[in-house]
Amino acid sequence: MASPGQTCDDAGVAEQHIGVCNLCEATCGLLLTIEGGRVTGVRGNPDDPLSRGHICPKGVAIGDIHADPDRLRRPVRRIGRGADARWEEIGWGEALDLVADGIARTINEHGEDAFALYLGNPNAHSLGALTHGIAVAQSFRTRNKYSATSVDQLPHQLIGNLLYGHQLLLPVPDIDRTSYFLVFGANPMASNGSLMTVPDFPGRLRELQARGGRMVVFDPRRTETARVADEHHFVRPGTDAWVLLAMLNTLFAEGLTSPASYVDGLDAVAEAVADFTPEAAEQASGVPAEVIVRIARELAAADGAAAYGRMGVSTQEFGLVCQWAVQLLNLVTGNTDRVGGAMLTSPAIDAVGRGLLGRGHYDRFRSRVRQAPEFGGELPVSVLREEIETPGEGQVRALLTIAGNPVLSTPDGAALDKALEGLDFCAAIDIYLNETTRHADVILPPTTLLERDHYDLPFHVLAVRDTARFTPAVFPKGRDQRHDWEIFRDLYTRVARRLERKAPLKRRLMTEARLRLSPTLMIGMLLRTGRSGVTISQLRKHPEGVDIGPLRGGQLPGRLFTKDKRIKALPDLVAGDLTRLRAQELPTGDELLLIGRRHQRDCNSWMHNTDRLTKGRPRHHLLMHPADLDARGLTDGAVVTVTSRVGKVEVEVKATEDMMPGVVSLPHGYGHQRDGVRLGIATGVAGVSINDLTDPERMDVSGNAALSGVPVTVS
Ligand SMILES: Nc1nc2c(c(=O)[nH]1)N[C@H]1C(S)=C(S)[C@@H](COP(=O)(O)OP(=O)(O)OC[C@H]3O[C@@H](n4cnc5c(=O)[nH]c(N)nc54)[C@H](O)[C@@H]3O)O[C@H]1N2
Ligand SMILES: Nc1nc2c(c(=O)[nH]1)N[C@H]1C(S)=C(S)[C@@H](COP(=O)(O)OP(=O)(O)OC[C@H]3O[C@@H](n4cnc5c(=O)[nH]c(N)nc54)[C@H](O)[C@@H]3O)O[C@H]1N2
Ligand code: SF4
Ligand SMILES: [Mo]
Repeated sequence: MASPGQTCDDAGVAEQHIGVCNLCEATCGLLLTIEGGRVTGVRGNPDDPLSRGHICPKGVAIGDIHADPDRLRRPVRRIGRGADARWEEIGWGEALDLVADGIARTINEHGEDAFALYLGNPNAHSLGALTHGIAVAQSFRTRNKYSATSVDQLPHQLIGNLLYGHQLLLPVPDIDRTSYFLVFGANPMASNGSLMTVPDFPGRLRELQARGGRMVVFDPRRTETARVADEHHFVRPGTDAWVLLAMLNTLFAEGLTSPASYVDGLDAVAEAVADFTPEAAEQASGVPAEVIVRIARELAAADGAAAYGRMGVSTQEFGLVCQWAVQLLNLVTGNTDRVGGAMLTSPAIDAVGRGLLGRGHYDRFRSRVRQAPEFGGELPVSVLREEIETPGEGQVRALLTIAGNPVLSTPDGAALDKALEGLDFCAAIDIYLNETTRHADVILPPTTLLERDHYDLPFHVLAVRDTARFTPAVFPKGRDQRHDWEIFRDLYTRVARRLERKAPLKRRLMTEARLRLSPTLMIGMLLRTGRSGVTISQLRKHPEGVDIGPLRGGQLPGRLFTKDKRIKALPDLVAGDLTRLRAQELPTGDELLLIGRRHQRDCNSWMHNTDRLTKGRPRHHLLMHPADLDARGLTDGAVVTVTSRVGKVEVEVKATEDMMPGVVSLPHGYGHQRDGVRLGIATGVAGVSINDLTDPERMDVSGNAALSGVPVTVS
């Protein structure tokens, strides 16, 4: 074992290092073998108190990113466009100046709102992006801030804000002690959990079942998770709200509620859900009424139960109602904040309690074209394209993407792809040339995970057990490389100097001083000033991680952020949206409903250029029930055309009874060879992008994109 903090050299001797994987929210601890400056072996670290030796195929491939010849290591500038584009390496000084020029010019000539930012998923997995990137992003006064939040967990954050007073005060299923785990629209066997950091989900589920507990899954596809569940039910995409409300209805109707004393307004909830009967829910969703009633009773009777809903019930037209209902199921059965239920974490750095993250706010302003509401200072990414294309005051003319690929990850990506060509200036902070960054004038590539220190600020907050871990960089940073926090620091100073309307000098100097502190230094300070007793030197001595213990119950109402330390059970926004739900139109006729999927070996829109993850059977097919194929005279394996309101793709179809009849599925993050531009990805892996079919007009009241349940035809 190399001593903690030590980085390895290129001497060619095999060395063991403790590392961490940041490719998903599970944050597994790793044991890396390093030889000659390369990763030659990766195992899960059995001594890690949270991940307990777990690893998945993506973690095994972590060294491929470090060694990847396609990865950008120096800034590049684009010459030419589209298929003719050439990329030229330039120095850091020149690159940062070019980006600062482009941003400042746009703001000086066209105003703050003319500059837009998109923050993609890997920001949540980089310490420097969190300590420095967010601060720099917030320093821009533009309304056009976007992120992956609005194609993901926005309803969770909004409901956290509405019920508990903070967007990230989100109870986590106590999976290690629960006896009843009710899952809507999540596939942790493939995703390894989300808003629930649960490394080794398969092992933890086996333990749950071995102690007599049960997992019940609602999903329109018989997923990897559905297969290992004790019970799985198909539910028509986009209709979960009916099922969840009918469960609440049953709990009230049968007197099965036992809420805590700090919850107000449950009479109003009972009244609001009165007409969402199990029979009405069966009509809407296809889930039998008696199943809904039985599961509601089981949830109430279980000794520690947790309802949980993720992507499938967040990225749909009633995402907020769904996430509200999930919280309410836990609250009214008395399962919130109790052992075996949905619990709050007590991380060593309490980013929520200490106010490092804002509480969130809704509808303080609206988007220019469509009048869509902001949340937490961001607009829904579904409106980005129209903000770029619609002329007038405040039109977006420059874009900076940071660790994101919205051309593949946001609705109607094909239209966004075209819109990006019309920008005056585009830049990216990204380690790859991808379908979005290929539009950039300049790309600034930061170091990657193995070259930087890591402490997980967000995912300790969402983990199923309280632990703390600091992982020093495994490889030294090359002389020509920059950490992301250094890029943010340098960009801030350069842009600030160029802006005509400058921020007050004192504020600028304070920000600059703060940005000069490294993320690691900040973590040390945060630990020192916190109350957990965990210190950075302790963490350096124990790079495998320090166990704090199982989640603690009885923290409410003390930790609520609401003014009166009480929970108002029926927020007005939800009450209003129930009216919209009552009028929900259900699909008829020839249409099928399109949903997405994740695979254990896919990583959102990237990592499709490593053989390790892409070899074997292709997995980008459209999945469809055999009866739906028959009804259209189609055969398994045929290339079919899938058409939605916004677009059309051609893709191979695969027949499977794992799909609910009437529902088809495509994975997201594929569709790599646009306009024939090769991005280091083999032809057989390219696939098509589901987001060429998803519709930016379909939004939840929170502003989240309704990626799920898109009506399509297949021919
Ligand atoms: N239809 C449909 N669409 C979806 C989803 C779905 O389920 N269905 N899922 C949605 C969800 S949940 C999410 S989170 C989004 C994700 O979509 P995005 O936010 O676009 O993020 P990624 O696809 O992960 O793209 C990550 C980019 O970041 C770069 N990158 C990787 N590591 C680093 C790093 O350390 N620093 C920097 N600067 N760059 C890095 C990679 O090169 C890659 O190009 O997609 C969403 N889109
Ligand atoms: N291997 C791998 N792991 C990942 C990622 C990855 O790309 N690959 N991405 C990471 C990210 S960014 C995130 S946000 C998480 C997401 O984590 P999860 O939410 O667990 O992952 P998904 O596979 O998107 O699960 C959504 C499920 O909802 C179902 N579904 C679709 N529509 C509906 C509906 O209307 N109702 C119901 N009840 N179900 C529906 C889908 O069939 C799918 O099984 O995964 C993370 N982990
Ligand atoms: S589950 Fe896999 S991708 Fe996620 S952190 Fe662990 S090793 Fe990495
Ligand atoms: Mo995500």
